[in-house]
Amino acid sequence: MTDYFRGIPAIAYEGPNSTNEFAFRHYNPDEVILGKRMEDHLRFAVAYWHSFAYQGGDPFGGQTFERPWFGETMALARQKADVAFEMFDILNVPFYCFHDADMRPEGKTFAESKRNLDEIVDYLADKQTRHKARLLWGTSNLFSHRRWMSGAATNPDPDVYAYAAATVKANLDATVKLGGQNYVLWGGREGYETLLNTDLAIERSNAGRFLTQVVEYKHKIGFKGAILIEPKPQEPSKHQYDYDVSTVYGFLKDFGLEKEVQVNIEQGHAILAGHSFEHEIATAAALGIFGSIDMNRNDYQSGWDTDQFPNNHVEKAVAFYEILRAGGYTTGGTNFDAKVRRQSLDPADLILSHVGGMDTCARALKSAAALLNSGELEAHRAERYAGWAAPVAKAMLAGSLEQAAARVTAEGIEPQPKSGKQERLENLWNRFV
Ligand code: XLS
Ligand code: NI
Ligand code: NI
Repeated sequence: MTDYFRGIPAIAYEGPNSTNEFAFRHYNPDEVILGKRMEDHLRFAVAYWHSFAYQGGDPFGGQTFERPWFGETMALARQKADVAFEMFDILNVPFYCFHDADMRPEGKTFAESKRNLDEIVDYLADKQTRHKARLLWGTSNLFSHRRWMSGAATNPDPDVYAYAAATVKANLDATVKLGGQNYVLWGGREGYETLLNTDLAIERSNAGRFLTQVVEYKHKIGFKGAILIEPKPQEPSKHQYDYDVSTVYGFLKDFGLEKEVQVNIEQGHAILAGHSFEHEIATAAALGIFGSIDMNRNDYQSGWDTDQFPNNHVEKAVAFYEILRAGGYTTGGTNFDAKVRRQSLDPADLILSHVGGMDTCARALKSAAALLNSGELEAHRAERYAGWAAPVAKAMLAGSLEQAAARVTAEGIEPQPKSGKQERLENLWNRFV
């Protein structure tokens, strides 16, 4: 036991009227919604990097946090893991997520980094036997160290490709060892700063080959979890190849991987791409590649990935509606890829940020489930598209352009526009939030 969270109680559900800061008002893990426990719907995960490795820096200033486990030794890495599991217990979260670099000190050589990783993975595996939290997903940090500055799999230097392969292999093995349910690839430096020094065709084709090799290795070792790509349009690269869900789908199709790889959608990234979160979720669901969620918002004025905790349940309800319509998560979950602000120094800030985020999502889920259960919105949607069930419409799709065209004169067609009823549907939504 560390004493980092001394005095902070385990967080329990007390209902919407509770005034206790250290309580859930909406997140009630055992409450059954649409036939499933809330915990199993939401599948919350804490991000190791933001909660335990982030030091409070921003582009204008460095460290503001002074966590007792900061430093590059294995003893401190173990202390960090101790605190992490204490926090998972306090929050009663079922999952966490990691990058290698969040958990272990960087070694002087690959072999030393790998030894450090293996040691900390054994330590976490042992902790998992005595605590509730399990691994939602593992990933590799292929963007912080200077070796990755020109990309990982898309680096002009083949030796960096090799180093990326060794790193991903090590982290996929670590994910399997910890019983992880997914492995995520976010292409932080897989993009470019300027076309003047970039061969876009080589980079894109190497990225496709790399992903294919990852999928082949996954099957070789019998990993049953999902491989997920996390789209983001820019930042840190000026332009990133995995721009958004549609772009990733085109990329997967190109390399024949659309049945092998799904997406991890982050709200902040969706916004940077000029989309809404729900658009990205609905697109992934429609394409059959919906996997998991990174639940962190941007500040709408700042124009960059500020990784803030969600605190607007009305906004999140629309997203959870799309997740429910897609059938919910299978291996995926709701990962708080979110960090407290650099002035939020207290241990309590780490806990309460998650409590607020979990409550926001739980409240959003309840609204979304109630609306879905009422069937009202779906009835409107079904009515709007009902014409496509008619035999004449089906025959038209099966036939040629000329046959479709011939209907106009043969049947004397003059389409009558109908209301899209947007405001009425918005009013309907507002009855449920
Ligand atoms: C950065 C990404 C990153 C991924 C994991 O913007 O969101 O945190 O989720 O590498
Ligand atoms: Ni993310
Ligand atoms: Ni992000």
